[in-house]
Amino acid sequence: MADAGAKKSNPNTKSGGKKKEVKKETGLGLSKKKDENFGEWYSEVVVHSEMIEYYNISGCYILRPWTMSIWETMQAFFDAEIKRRKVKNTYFPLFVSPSVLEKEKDHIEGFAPEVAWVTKCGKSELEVPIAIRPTSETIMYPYFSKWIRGHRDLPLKLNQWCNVVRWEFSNPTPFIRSREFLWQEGHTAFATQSEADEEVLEILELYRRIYEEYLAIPVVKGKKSELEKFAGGLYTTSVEAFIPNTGRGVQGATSHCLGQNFAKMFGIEFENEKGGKAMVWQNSWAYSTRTIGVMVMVHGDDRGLVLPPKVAAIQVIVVPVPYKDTNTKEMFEACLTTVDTLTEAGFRVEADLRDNYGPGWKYSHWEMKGVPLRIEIGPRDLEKNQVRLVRRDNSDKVDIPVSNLVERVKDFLDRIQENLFDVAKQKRDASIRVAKTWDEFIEALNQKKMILAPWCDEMEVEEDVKKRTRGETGAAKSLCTPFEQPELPEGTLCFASGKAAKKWTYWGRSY
Ligand code: 86X
Repeated sequence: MADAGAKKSNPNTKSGGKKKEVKKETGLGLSKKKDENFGEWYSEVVVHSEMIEYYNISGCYILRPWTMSIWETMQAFFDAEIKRRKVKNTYFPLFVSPSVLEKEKDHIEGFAPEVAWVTKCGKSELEVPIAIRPTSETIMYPYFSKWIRGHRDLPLKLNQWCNVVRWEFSNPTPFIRSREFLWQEGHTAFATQSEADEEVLEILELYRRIYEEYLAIPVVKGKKSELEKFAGGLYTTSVEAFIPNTGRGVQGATSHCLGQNFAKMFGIEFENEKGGKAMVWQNSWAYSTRTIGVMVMVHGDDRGLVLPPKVAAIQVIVVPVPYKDTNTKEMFEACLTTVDTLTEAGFRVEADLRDNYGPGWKYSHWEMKGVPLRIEIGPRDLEKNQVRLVRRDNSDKVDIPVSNLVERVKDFLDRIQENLFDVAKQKRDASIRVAKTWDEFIEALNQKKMILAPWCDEMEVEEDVKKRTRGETGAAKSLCTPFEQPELPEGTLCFASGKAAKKWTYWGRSY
């Protein structure tokens, strides 16, 4: 057994007389509970876990190393996958001239208020102001038109990892709604629609895997309604997540088929095999640092962040638990040996050997940062040639012989990853209500549910739903029409219009 005294000094455990004192001294611990004040809980978690630092421009945040390592893990996965599909990375400029930005008026119009402009250089006004990219269609597509000549130039598949700026005015939230964010934007062009259609779904599947396999978050794959799709395109697919605490859906990532709309506007044509002129078919797709916000919201708890092992910068933290006259030299060596063994086996491990903090403080600190697994090494463990494993997700503890270390750590991390997904899925599923009538819909909406309802799929009806649900917390809208459709018995009526229903569609308030 590891030192029992250590647990008592943990400022986050319920017992232990010193609890308050420690909390005051160190500022460790959260003052808000996830179920009681979600908004403030979230702000505290992202800061105390050292993911985010607030910045003096509203809606802009510093992404600290603890955040960037998560981003880089997802980036490594996605980048390798798209390269396997022959997508090439590229980098286009951050700045857009007004004439180019406005080249495609219809698509820009609704977004215009969000575009940020540079109007000055030093003290002098620029003759022509320059816009900062909110997305890169108008920046890239003139060059698609230049670079694509014949069918041998197709498909053209480009991606860029970059920042974009959208000057939002509704309440900024770290990761979820920030004025500058990081993303990848993929832009591809094909000779045929069927190639484009196929890619849309392949990319969407990668987005599902980012959420489900890396972030341990269940998502629904589906198609956006005519009202919610990217207006410049033909159709939009997305992965949709849900935050049970707030009862809000969140669009996790989008994969669009643009059809030939942009090809027409930008003159992106090619000579086909028969020597005739044809227009390309285009897609675009993106996921952003919003993914990280969804992860914090779904898995975090009252002790702080909870990281899925697959994305955690540190998967295992080793903490020595000295007691009175312990030979700390021997104990620290055991910690370092543990780190070496696990590092060699491919895990991301560190030891916290700082002598200015006690074990209880360290437990709280690494719990706040969401490290999936803690290894405690106390005097009794040394004696018995064992270590203690403690899970972040459910606090399970087990003492294991050092000889089984690698095997057991692997097993634990796998189980944590799996458990996080299972628990998140249970909560998500428990938040879903089927509503067949307007009354059932409103009742479920008031209970913060994600609603699956039979729908006539008419734009005017969705506009009407939005109008009828307007309020402080935002209107309800369609999240997506899931690809996986439950059976829709003949004669089923639309929950909102009473007309014949065409599809089961998810609805809810959203971010
Ligand atoms: C829509 C569509 C699309 C490439 C993606 O979703 C995947 C990656 N872009 C982006 N959208 C805008 O077009 C847009 C345009 C302007 Cl000018 C703006 F200020 C904000 C925007 N937001 C979204």
